[in-house]
This record gives sequence, structure tokens and C-alpha cells, in this order.
Amino acid sequence: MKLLAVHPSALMYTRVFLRLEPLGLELVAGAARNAGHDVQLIDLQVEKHKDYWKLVEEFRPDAVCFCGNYLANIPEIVDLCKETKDRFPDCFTIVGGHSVSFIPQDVLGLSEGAIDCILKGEGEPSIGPLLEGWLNGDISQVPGVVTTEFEGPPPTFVKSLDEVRPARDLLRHRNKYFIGTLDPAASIEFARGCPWDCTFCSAWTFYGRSYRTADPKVIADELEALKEPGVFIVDDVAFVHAEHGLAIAAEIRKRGIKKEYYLETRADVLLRNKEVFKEWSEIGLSYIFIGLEAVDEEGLKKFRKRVSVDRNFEALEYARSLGLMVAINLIADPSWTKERFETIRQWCLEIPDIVNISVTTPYPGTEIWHKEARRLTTRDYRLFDIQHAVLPTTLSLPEFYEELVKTQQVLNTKHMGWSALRDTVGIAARLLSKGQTNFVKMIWKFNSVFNPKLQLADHMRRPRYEMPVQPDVVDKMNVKELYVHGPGGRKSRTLDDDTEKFVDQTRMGADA
Ligand code: B12
Ligand code: SF4
Repeated sequence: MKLLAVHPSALMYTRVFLRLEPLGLELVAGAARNAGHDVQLIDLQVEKHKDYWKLVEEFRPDAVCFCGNYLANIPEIVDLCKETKDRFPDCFTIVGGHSVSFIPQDVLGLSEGAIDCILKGEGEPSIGPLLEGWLNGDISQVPGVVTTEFEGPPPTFVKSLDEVRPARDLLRHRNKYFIGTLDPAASIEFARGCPWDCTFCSAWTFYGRSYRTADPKVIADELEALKEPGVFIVDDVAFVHAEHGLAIAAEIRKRGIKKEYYLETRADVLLRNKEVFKEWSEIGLSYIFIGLEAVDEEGLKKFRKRVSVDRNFEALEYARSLGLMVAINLIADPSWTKERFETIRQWCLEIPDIVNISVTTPYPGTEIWHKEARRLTTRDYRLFDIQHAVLPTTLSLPEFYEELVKTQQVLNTKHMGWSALRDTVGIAARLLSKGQTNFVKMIWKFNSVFNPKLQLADHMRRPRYEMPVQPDVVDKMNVKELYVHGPGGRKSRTLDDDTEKFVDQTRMGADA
């Protein structure tokens, strides 16, 4: 069968700071190719809808599959499926990925028959059987499949993360992916899943709190094959398991692989596994993103992060001492007042790090979704990108955005525009001389994207597709109902006993 794999357009944040290759979709494309299908891939983060149509006309796929990782992309995906079905009624349309796995019936309903099925959970094990089933006229037994008429068996995990490799060669513009000065950058996965259980996050509910690691040798093979000098490690929490991090580092040293890395981790993991991060800073780690979420104890408790403020600051200090560029995420709560924003602004000004501020957003598959969804002030999917307020704000909405953007401006003043150019003039010149313009273009983009008036205007657009009205707020909920892949318990986590104990001590525990 001829399959076209499609990643939708970029959301607000990725229009400025970074743009990354669609690794999950490349894995699904790789698995489909291994199953004997003829596969093409298009990424609308870097190409336009007219390029999609051109490719569809030329390639004439029998099936098109979309990556529905992001809730805010759902309207675009539904529209593309509708038009694809109008023009090519026999084309099999599939949507898979993170967000749609939690709300398959809602998405199928919006599409009015234009989406043939949702494929829930990990795509690698089921995409081959799905295409096979379509050819044979029966897809009802494919794990993870959901249609308006039936639901197949539960989704399954790929047998091993080493089994399928991403079809990187199918990406048509590899030089368009970057993060900060890592330009161009490729993405790689060392481990999958997260053993913690934060209330605002769906990473753990998607994977049933499992944690699986890839073989260090396979990882090193993949790194060796990458042409890009920059590498974004997509793991939710990097180096949870110290031995795994050290084994990859040893393989990299042995083979003399020279790359620059970016990763995301938790403050308590960084402090527990100091030697791993030190080793990585010596073999090329240059950026580290730490999800602090809040700067006071009360805020941390709310997000069920059992890391204390002091430990957070200690972690920042340690990361800086390794010479790493540190980025921090803070979550702005809709209840924030002008004074609260001012306090955060002052804090951001005092520290040398990059501070990214997102807005509390209940997502399907998270605990806060079940507690807050009834209070949503909008049901427009497009606003669920953690840059818009979708819950009632204490300040008026215009004031909230004024304050939010003013606080995000600190980042602009400190780390973008002329100050960025001044600090990175050598790097910028080197990148430009190689024809890499992503980083240099990025540093001037902030004001054109982050603008309170534009954000307010987004709320005024008439929604084409809305989420269904949510049932009553649930105070006590059955956590098991949140999962896409059912929880597999201790054996589903490749962690030694000490690390498992550490995880248990640092999470609140769904049943605690
Ligand atoms: C790396 C990452 C990013 C990267 C790269 C994203 C990219 N280009 O793909 C960056 C940093 C750019 C990013 C940005 C954002 N992200 Co992000 N991101 C992640 C993260 C940590 C891992 C994703 C990943 O690469 N995993 C590894 C690959 C192999 O897995 P995968 O992509 O999920 O693909 C598998 C399955 O989903 C499925 N699948 C995927 N596509 C398809 C397609 C088909 C047809 C099928 C059958 C299956 C399938 O099969 C794949 C293989 O098993 C996830 C958390 C998570 N664990 O999922 C959050 C996550 C997906 N991001 C999230 C958010 C909110 C964002 C932002 C909106 C944040 C912001 N600050 O604005 C932006 C928007 C990005 C955009 N598209 O414009 C949320 C999603 C919320 C939601 N429900 O919409 C998540 C779940 C994090 C969270 N804590 O809740 N993100
Ligand atoms: S540590 Fe918390 S926020 Fe981070 S991926 Fe795991 S569950 Fe999500």
C-alpha cells in the first residue's frame, strides 16, 4: 500500500524558539515501511498545505496518516481529512498519536466520517496490521483501533525500542530543525515513558507509568549515523536510570562521537545522578531544561512535584556549575494577580537562566482535566497550546495577557535580539556561513508571535471545532481510567530497585 504520513503545522511556541523533527511519526513511517509498504512523509511545520496537496496528487496514497500528538492541531487535521476524503473518497484516513489517543470518539465525531479510524497508543506495533487489515477488509482486531462502530483490543507496546528505527531519510528538509544555537538539530529517543505522576501531565497516563530504555549500542549507532551536529533528546525525564546514562556516554566516548546535546530532566534526578550529568557535560551536553513548574512550595504541591524549592535551586546551581545553558519552565496559574506576575518577573531578572512561562492547561488524560474541565472558558481546540488561558483568570483576560507577555518579555530582553547576537556573534557567523539561518532568524521573532493583542484575538475567532461539553467535575477519580496503555506495574519499568524506591519517594503517588 502507498502510505503518506503527515505532521501538522507548528504551534505558537515552536514558531519562535525551536522546531524539531517529528520523531514519533518517523517511527510509525519506519514501521510501515518494514511491513512492506511504500511510504512518504511530509512535515507541515516546515512545508505548506499546498505542498501537501502537490504530494497527494503526485504520490496518490492509498492511505494518509496524521500525527495527532497536539490537541491544538486537531482542527487542522480534521479539515485536511475532510478535504482529502472529498477529493479522494477511497483514501483510507488514519489519525494517531498522543492527544487523540485520549479522545478518539470526540475526534471521530468532529470529522463526520472523514477520519476512518483513530489508532491509539504506540504506532509502531499496530500500523502494519492496520494497513494489512484494510487491504483484507477487516481492521476490527487491530490493537488500539477505534472507529465510530467498534473498538479493537487494547493497544500494545512495541516489543523492544531497538526494533524499529525512525525513517529519517523521508524528511524532506532536514536543515530546518533546530533548538537555540543547535542548528541544525536531529532528535533521538534514549528511553520512553515516565514513572512519575504529575497532575498536569499526560506522559505517564499515555504509557501506563512504564519506563523502557533503548540499548546503548543501538543509540550510539543511531548517533553515528546522524549528520546533524546538534541532538535533541526527546525523553520526558533524561537519565532517570544512572547506569543507562553512563553506558550511553561510555559508548559515545569509545566511538569518538562528537555532538552537542539538549535534554530535559527533573531537578531531583539531576541531584541524584550528578556524575551522569557531569560526564555528559564533558561529552557535549550544552543545554538542559528543568521543569521547576513553580518557585514556591505551595505551587509545587499543587502540581504534585515533591521536590522542595531549595532542592530546585540547588539543582540549578549544579547545572550552571557544569557550564550548561539552563532553561526553566514555570507554569502561570490563571489565578495569578499583577503582584504575583511582578514577583515572578523580578525572579526571572535576577537569575541568569532562560525562563519559559506556560499557562496551566487541563489536557485530556491528565488529572487536572477531570477536576477542571467543567470550568473551561473556551472549548476551542486551537487555544489548548499552553500559551492561552482556557480557565477563568483572576485578572481580566486582556490584563492577564498583558502581564504574561510582559513577564515572557524578560526572556526576550535577556536572551534574544541584540543581547543574543552579542553573546553568540561567533556562533551566529559560523551558522550563517554554513547556510543555517534558523537560529539567527529566531532571535528577532519574539514580538511578532508573543503579543497580548494577538493572543486576545485568538479568543475572538469563531471556533470551527469545539470539544464536547464536559461532564461534572470529578473530585475523586479512578486514575486507571486515564491510561491509554494500561499500567503494567513494577515489571514495566527498566529501573533498578533503588531508582524505583527513589521514584516512589518523589512522587505523591496516585493512591497517596
Ligand atoms: C519532545 C516533545 C516536544 C518537542 C518535539 C515535538 C515534535 N516535533 O514532535 C518540542 C519541544 C518541540 C515540543 C513542543 C511542544 N509540546 Co511537546 N512533547 C514532547 C514530549 C516530551 C515527547 C514527544 C516525543 O518525541 N516522544 C517520542 C516519540 C517517539 O513519541 P511520540 O511522538 O509520542 O510518538 C509515538 C506515539 O504518540 C504514536 N504516534 C505519534 N504520531 C502518530 C501518528 C500515527 C498515525 C500513529 C498511528 C501513531 C502515532 O506512535 C509514536 C511511536 O510510538 C511529549 C511527552 C510525551 N512523552 O509524549 C510532549 C508533549 C507531546 N508536548 C506537549 C506540549 C503541550 C507541547 C507544546 C504545545 C508546548 C509549548 N511550550 O508550547 C509544544 C507544541 C509543539 C508543536 N507541535 O508545535 C504535551 C501535549 C499536550 C497535548 N495534549 O496537546 C506533551 C504530552 C507533554 C505534556 N507534559 O503533557 N514537544
Ligand atoms: S516528571 Fe511529571 S511532568 Fe515530567 S514527564 Fe513525568 S509525569 Fe510528566
